[in-house]
Amino acid sequence: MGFQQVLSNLKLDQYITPSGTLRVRSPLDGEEIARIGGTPLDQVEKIIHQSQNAFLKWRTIPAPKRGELVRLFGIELRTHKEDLAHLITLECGKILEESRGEVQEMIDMCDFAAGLSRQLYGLTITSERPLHRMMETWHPLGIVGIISPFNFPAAVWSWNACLSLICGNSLLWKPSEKTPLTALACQRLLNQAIHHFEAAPEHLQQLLLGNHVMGEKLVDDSRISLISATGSTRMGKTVAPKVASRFGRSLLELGGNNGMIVAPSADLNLAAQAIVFSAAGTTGQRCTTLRRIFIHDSIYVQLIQDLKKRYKDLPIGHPLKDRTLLGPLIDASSFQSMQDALKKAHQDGGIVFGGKRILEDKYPQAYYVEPALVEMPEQTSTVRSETFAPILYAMRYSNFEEAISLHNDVAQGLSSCIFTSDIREAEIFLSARGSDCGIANVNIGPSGAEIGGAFGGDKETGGGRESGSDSWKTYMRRATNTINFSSQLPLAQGIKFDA
Ligand code: UN1
Repeated sequence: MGFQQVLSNLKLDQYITPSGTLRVRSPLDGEEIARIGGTPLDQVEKIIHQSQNAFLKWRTIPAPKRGELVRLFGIELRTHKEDLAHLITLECGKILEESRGEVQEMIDMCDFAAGLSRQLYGLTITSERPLHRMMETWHPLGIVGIISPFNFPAAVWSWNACLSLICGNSLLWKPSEKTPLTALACQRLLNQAIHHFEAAPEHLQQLLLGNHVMGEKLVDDSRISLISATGSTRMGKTVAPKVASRFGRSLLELGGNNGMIVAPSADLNLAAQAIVFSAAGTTGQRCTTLRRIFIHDSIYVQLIQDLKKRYKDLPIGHPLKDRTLLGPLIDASSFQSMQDALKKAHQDGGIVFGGKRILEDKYPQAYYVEPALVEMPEQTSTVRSETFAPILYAMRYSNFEEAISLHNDVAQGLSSCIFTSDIREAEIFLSARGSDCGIANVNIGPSGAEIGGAFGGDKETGGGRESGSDSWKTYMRRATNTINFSSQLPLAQGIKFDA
């Protein structure tokens, strides 16, 4: 399916204008594919006002009814799965199979949220006073501002959007400047669902297309109750204090530096498969990408040899072609950061395998690279910082406890895993003295999480949790209610106050 066909199937033609200030380049060949108009800054005030009005109406609709809208959105996504997946590939460069996975993640999220809309439960708590009842109720929060990255240009929004919608909130979305078309497509599909759904107010979901100035507008505005921001730790360090200074709520999903321990008893074939998918897949551009492996001395040489062979055989190229497993990096600056990191790693004593640019003659303006495997003598500062590219640092270990402490000795805390057949090692890794990450797996790589679990991590990853489990609570406000159905007024803590 060509670009024009995708645009027309998704009815995006109307947004393309030669005078548009936002220029969209495809990482597939580096060529400009479209120009679209950004949101004028002087419109932002009006947009926020409209969002507030939409919230005031939406919050009064019963949650299971709100869930019905999300269910309808899931139907639109099913109908347009192929179109949206193609657009994601054209705009962010991931292979079509992974783009389909991204849309599937959104569909799963719709199903999950639609069911959850009947389960937004609070506790009832025993009261210390006779004939009293205490309980928690959960209420809609307000406007949710979503700042999302290029690498999951649709799914990250959907985690936030689906939960926000069932929780009774309105949405303002500032997508990455690199992927505005995917954002427009998502908005259109949601609007189509809204169109079939009488109870939904206008302006329930609105886009703010532009650069970081647009994001700052959201971050600084006290009418926006929750800022959910996914991106770099550097971005989070700017966003978090600003939102906190106005006592807003923030949900941060920032950098990861995800690790794996490969123990002597590991199924090495399984481990190698997981490593290649998690470290090289998505061209290393997932927040959950595997970036560090700690391999036991006894299996180090064997596993590294196997990985080199697998890396060499990887089909890298045009991401719409059937057999391709690795598409391009997003842009030149991403390629530059990768090269800078590899240079530093080499200076630190690392032995670099791969990492070179390829297909330059065919695509002089695009950045296709071999994934890099770097054997490091130790965990240097280069290994400790996240480079958003396919670089995997491999290190040896001989003592299990030492491997855990090396694993945790980074600032980020998103995802982690161990490959072992030793149940004690596995359980220790998952225990309080094991991995300090928000996601810890056994015999599964660190990337490719299901939507049913809470997604996110601690330390510099920001502490937020999105998608499954009870993440919905971040999108609601909690009230504790105590009801007296006696004819006395006993005070808590037994205080006597007979006035
Ligand atoms: C991201 O890279 O920002 O667990 C999200 C995963 C995906 C989501 C990644 N489900 O790899």
